[in-house]
Amino acid sequence: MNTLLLGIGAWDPEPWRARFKAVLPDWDIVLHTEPFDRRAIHYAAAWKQPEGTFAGLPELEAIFSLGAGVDHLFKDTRLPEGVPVVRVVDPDLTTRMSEYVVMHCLMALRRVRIYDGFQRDRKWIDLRDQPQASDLQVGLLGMGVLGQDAAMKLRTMGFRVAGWSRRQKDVAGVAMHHGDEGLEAVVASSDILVAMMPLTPDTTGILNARLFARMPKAEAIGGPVLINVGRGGLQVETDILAALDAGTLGAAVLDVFETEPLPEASPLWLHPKVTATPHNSAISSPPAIAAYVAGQIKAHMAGDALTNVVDPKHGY
Ligand code: NDP
Ligand code: OXD
Repeated sequence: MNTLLLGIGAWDPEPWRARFKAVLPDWDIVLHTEPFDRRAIHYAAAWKQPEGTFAGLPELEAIFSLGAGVDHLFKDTRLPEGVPVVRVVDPDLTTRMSEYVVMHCLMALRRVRIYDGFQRDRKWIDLRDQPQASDLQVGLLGMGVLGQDAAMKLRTMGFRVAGWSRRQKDVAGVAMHHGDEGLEAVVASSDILVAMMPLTPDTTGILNARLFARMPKAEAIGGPVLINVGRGGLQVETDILAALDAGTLGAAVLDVFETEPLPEASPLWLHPKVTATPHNSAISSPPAIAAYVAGQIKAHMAGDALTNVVDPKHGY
């Protein structure tokens, strides 16, 4: 019997075992916490697995992340070299992420946070000078699968869009930049910055005081807005709080945090300029992810190449 190893450290693994059993009914689905024959493992799937979960598996042919991000895999210092790592690319996940990004850009445009304050104070105030979407530029840091979909939908809503990627690339209707100079250009011209890139050694802590200080004043929306849906490790939370208090940032929408779950004592919870969501901007259907992984395994066993394999050299 074929065996799939699940290395799941963050979620309840049993529903995942059931989901994989539903799509691989003839397979044995084992958890890393229980005894299994290490030579029988050709495929593994993981989310925030403990260090060393995949070491000492001589027949391992591929490791599947159960999400789009793979930073949880590459931080494992005992991840076997040469075994392909595959990530999730799923239209449902992409759509949900774009919904979140477009919604929060529209909320910033329509100054929902400010009007909420007026409502709480029972104040009938019409600010009048409502900007148009085309008055604002949204800068997308990360122009991969998620960034490109969000860019298209933001453009449909009328926003100007700039994008930043590691390599030079062209995306229709988007002012594209790359490299350090490119980052400066996007940041200096974007009223709303959306971080949609992976966490790698190059991107760790990139959302910091230095970067916030370079954003425009964005007075029309009460100050520049930071949206981070990438990973918590991209942001320096003490810098975000200081920038919000100093008015360098007008608001922050954070779906990801340096420590997750966000500790109860974090000042981000109750800060009036912060929207915090529990890393669910793009929750995709778990059965769809199990079906995607099973589909890739079956195709690979039939001799096809794996798709959405990440580059270990760049960590995404
Ligand atoms: P992709 O791999 O398709 O795109 C990544 C993008 O980031 C690419 O444009 C890439 O550049 C760019 N990038 C990477 N490193 C750098 C760098 N050093 N400098 C500039 N640009 C860089 O990933 P996805 O779009 O599918 O997903 C992005 C991230 O979103 C995931 O890694 C994950 O962390 C996060 N995510 C969060 C979710 C949530 O619920 N909050 C859900 C799903 C994903 P290039 O185009 O040149 O390669
Ligand atoms: C992912 C996530 O990477 O949900 O898919 O964060």
